[in-house]
Amino acid sequence: MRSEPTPYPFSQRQLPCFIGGEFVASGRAFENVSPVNGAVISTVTEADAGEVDRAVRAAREALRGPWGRATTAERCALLRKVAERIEQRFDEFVSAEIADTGKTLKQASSLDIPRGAANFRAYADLALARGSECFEMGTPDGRGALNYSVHKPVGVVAVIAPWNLPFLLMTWKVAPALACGNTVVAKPSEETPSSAALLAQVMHEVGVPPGVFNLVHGFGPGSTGEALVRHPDVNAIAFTGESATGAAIMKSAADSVKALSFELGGKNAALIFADADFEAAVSGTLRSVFANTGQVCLCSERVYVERALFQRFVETLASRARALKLGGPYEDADMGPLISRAHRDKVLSYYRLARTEHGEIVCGGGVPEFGDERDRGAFIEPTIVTGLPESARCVKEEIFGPVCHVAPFDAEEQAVQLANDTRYGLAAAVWTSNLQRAHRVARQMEVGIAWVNDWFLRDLRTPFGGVKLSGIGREGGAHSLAFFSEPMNICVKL
Ligand code: NAD
Ligand code: 6OD
Repeated sequence: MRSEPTPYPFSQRQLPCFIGGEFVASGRAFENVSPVNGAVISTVTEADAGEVDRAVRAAREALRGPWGRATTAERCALLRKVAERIEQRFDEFVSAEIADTGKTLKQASSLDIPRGAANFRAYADLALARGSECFEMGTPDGRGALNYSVHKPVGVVAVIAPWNLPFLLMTWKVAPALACGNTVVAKPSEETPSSAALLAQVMHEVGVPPGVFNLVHGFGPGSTGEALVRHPDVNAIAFTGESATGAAIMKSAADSVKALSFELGGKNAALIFADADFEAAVSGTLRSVFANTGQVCLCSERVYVERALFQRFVETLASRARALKLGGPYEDADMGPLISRAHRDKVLSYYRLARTEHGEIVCGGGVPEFGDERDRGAFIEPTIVTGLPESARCVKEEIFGPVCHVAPFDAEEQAVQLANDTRYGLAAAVWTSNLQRAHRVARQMEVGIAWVNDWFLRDLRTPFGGVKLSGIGREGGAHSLAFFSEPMNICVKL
């Protein structure tokens, strides 16, 4: 099944698409800009509808080739090679991710890239270990029948990823899709094409057959993304991004009734009870609000603290937030920039809105000044707000920046009610030393994932996803294998 690689004819300053096993640079291109200093990092080929069509046709064709005939063990062996090759080219992946996002070296090398490799290994293991159902049944003639299920691929899968954890989130879907025998057309965010471009090289290098993994770069509406989700020969869409984008994709996909898996936005609550380990709750909340500059769908944007602890908690959290060092990826900083100037304008509009809505800005609220090239980047201050009414837009809408609103509560039932009073339902964090309360409260959270006394602690076998505006379906472990497979029953009359 292994195909021989041809040399890669591009540099990381010129990013082609990858279609049917070939690197393709067409006439249309856009610039990829650094959020650290505004410099142009690379020029990226924008796939038009014709190129998207070629990618989908290549993916369909590959299902009829050696990939379609490969055993699960053969596919999984290739996925392990992908993981190994990512690790061999680890520094390049880290540099690519950092260049696009400005995230810290510490985070890219401890989370984003290792998780990308881990995603391929985890789904290779899970797919190999998967069994199938079998039901014996009686028949009137007494001879009986045997039912057993087989898992078939869904077909051509479109994977559409966002910019916040680009490599982690793209591989989170590409790995199980391939493990289940599908072929993929992947579109990274226009803001973060670089690590996906390296992934295409890796697929090529380890001999993934042509057409099994295709990469198309471009924008969403009116561009590559829309052409991909509208394409009649795409069978399923695995999408991570904003809830509004999910709604638009759902409409585009409706005509051809595609299977959908959506991991969407959040407005997550953290509940801090007075009996919590104070230090753990403060440092955990600092992380859950400001990690990746607040650009993680799981980040806590609403923090509710039991009144007895409120003042002390806000003061301590604010003093830690003020101490966070902002800077470029290689400066040993705690927090990098936002993804772009456009996104910073959006987050800053919420900082202004918080003031208009009569909130108190306890710390931050503006843009830092460095006096050097970083002033051309997209840096923003970590910000804590108190005193807003629950109806305020800053409390209701996803901001996706380094900011939270902290409010007091008086009773457990009130805390639960406040946490659930949102149209989103992705994640929650509960901080308490009372085990019974921990389970009682976590169980009542209207979310897909609740953490007790921690945040973003991940076991890849567990269900991951959201309720309400936060998504459709679950990924992770057996849930991903289920989405990316068609179970088929075979009934044998004995
Ligand atoms: P986005 O929705 O703007 O874009 C995501 C991807 O969709 C990009 O590749 C974009 O080009 C593409 N796209 C946009 N419009 C499209 C269309 N009409 N058709 C097809 N493709 C289209 O999201 P973003 O700004 O990149 O990411 C931030 C958002 O993602 C936040 O809302 C965040 O909460 C969410 N997110 C959710 C999860 C989760 O697991 N639930 C994880 C990460 C991010
Ligand atoms: O850890 C994961 O598997 C995952 N999907 C994380 C999502 C983070 C959102 O930004």
